[in-house]
Amino acid sequence: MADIVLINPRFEISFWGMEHALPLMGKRANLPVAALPLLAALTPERHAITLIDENVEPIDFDRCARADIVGVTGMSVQRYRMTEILTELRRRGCFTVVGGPWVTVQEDYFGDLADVIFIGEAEETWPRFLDDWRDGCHNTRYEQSEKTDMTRVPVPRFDLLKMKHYAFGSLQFSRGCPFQCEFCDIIVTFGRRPRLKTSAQVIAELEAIRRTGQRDVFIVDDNLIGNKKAIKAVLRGVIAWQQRNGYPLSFFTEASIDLADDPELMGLMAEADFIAVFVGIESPDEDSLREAKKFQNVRQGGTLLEKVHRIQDAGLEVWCGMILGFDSDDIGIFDRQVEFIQRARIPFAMTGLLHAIPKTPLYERIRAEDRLDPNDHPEFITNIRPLRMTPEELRDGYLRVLNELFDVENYFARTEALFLRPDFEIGYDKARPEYWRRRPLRYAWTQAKLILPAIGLFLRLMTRIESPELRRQYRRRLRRFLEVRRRPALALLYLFHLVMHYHLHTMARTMAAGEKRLVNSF
Ligand code: B12
Ligand code: SF4
Repeated sequence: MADIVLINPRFEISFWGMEHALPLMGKRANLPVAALPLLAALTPERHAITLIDENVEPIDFDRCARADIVGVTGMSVQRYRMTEILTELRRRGCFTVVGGPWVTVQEDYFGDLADVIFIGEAEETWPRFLDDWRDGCHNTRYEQSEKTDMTRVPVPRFDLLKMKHYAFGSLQFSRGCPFQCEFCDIIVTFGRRPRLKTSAQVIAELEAIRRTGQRDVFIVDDNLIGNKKAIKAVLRGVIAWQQRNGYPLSFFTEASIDLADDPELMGLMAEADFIAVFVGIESPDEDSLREAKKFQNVRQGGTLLEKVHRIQDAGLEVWCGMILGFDSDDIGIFDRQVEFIQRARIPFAMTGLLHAIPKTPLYERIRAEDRLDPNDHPEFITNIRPLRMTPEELRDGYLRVLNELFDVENYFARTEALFLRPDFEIGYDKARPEYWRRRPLRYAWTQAKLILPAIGLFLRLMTRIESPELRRQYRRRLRRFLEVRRRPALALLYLFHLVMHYHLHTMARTMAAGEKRLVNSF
């Protein structure tokens, strides 16, 4: 038997880290990284396992020093902290293993600090390693020869996490994405053939996450709709489960823009109570999209703007990822990005600089063109030297875009354009399933239960935000919303947009003022 500790290092402040918003929500972290409870479920019962999420509690290094194996996960933005943790573990003589998105693409990054590294998925390699370790013949690098069979993935051990500290829960229905975006490491690691769990597995996970008390759940798929036919079958199972249980959960996820071409799929998502979808839009310019091989975003069956509006009209709020610094981008791109996002009515627009992630086709191309900055702390926060502007222009343009997007007037112009329309509805309120029409009292009670949390959030906004001007703005915006819309679920969601404004606005302002290290969103 082994005593195992698995660690998720704390994040640097980032767009989705929500660091400035979390205290207002009374939470310590956005959501649990899915790898930790999953690895715990993959660990044979004879071993003891402890999960530590540094975003929720400090790492007890004395505890780690007593363990037989200490595992560390992490993505790009965690790599500096991962190095610090591994250095301390090494100092204490721990046996360390490292896996996750960052070491998968940059295998040599931690050098001797890691005794064993895991590349990519680990459903087969993790249990195999534990057997090898027991037999005293483990390797120093593990990589699966075949992609994981998702129909055999176990239910994650949420019981080992301190779930009450997370704003949202996390579940995964599928892995992989059929597209071929040049900059994407997801398809390098998880492949282009979407692999789904069965409906029965998904239902078992819904039951497990419900038991933790979480209400809002992020489906952490690379692209939920990579296989539309298969996901529709899963969604029908989710709808039936939601209706059997009185809709205990609502969801948000990531999907490609071709979602807009499938009204049936959007309808099923809304009926299952998906309320938002993150879409990689990247650029309003077709030249940039073609260059990035993001062909699914190039005009077909409507413009990008029309497609975004179609998804919103189906009851799903759209969040988006945007990229600056494509080879075709000139200095006019900054204004075009802001204008597009304003017209698209997308409050949460994550804008970043094109960055070449190791192992991607983009990385190979940029290296071949001798435009790669190999520095681990690139001076201009991307490792690509831009083609049609100077690095300074790109960096300054990025900061300007961030600040314009999260400036009070612009942010609320798009949020109000979306939320203040009298016909704007979201999730099952848009789908209007027969289920709720036959249960008016139960529906009223479901809404009433949200009034207290909404008041609580408003009070925290009013008491914890220092700036009187921002507090005044938030009061004014909420009043305008309540003049038009009163439904508690929508009001709570609107308040979440106030809270997120505070996070994004603060992040953009502190970066521009040089009070905080510049970060890119790759
Ligand atoms: C869902 C998701 C999110 C969610 C949830 C993030 C979270 N905190 O968990 C949200 C939207 C919040 C998010 C945010 C961000 N994300 Co994100 N995200 C994803 C996505 C789509 C899925 C991740 C996931 O949960 N997968 C499911 C789990 C089960 O898979 P896994 O973590 O890979 O674990 C498996 C293996 O890797 C392995 N493994 C993992 N760790 C370990 C450890 C050990 C010891 C072992 C043995 C094995 C092992 O075993 C697991 C089972 O096979 C990935 C893309 C992808 N597919 O990786 C991007 C991805 C991880 N995100 C990325 C980034 C950059 C970010 C942000 C920084 C973006 C931003 N600027 O805001 C932020 C970080 C903010 C934060 N504080 O969370 C990048 C990381 C790039 C890299 N190669 O490091 C990715 C790869 C996407 C991309 N290319 O842009 N993200
Ligand atoms: S659509 Fe998203 S996940 Fe799919 S290849 Fe493109 S960037 Fe990667």
